[in-house]
Amino acid sequence: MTKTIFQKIIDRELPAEIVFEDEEIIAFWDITPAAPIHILIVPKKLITSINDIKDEDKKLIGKMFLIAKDLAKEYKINENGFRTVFNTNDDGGQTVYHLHLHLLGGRKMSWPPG
Ligand code: DGP
Repeated sequence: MTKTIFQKIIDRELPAEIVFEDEEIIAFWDITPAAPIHILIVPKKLITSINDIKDEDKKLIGKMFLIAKDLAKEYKINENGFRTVFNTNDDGGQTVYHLHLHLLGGRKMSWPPG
């Protein structure tokens, strides 16, 4: 199976500006930021999308949000606010089929999203 872009980042075959990493999760700056702060939080385990998460992934998904919370504080967007997004499949705007949580902040977000 061809590696996803994010798998290549995890395997250090592609560069990225990494802001967090442990044995289960990596987080790095989005290459095409949609906000002043735009970080992607990615599990190292290949899960294609939200459609593919399983009961056994509950802790991992929860941990992704705890990391989002910590990064929001580190980059000082926790007080003003921020947005966390999982895009799923075509209608959801997903382009990389390796689960990732977007952490966006540093500007006022609009609603509904485009
Ligand atoms: P999504 O559209 O939800 O699948 O988000 C994929 C995001 O990944 C998108 O915001 C752009 C980002 N991205 C794509 N390729 C790369 C890359 O090579 N490096 C980094 N850092 N981000 C990437």
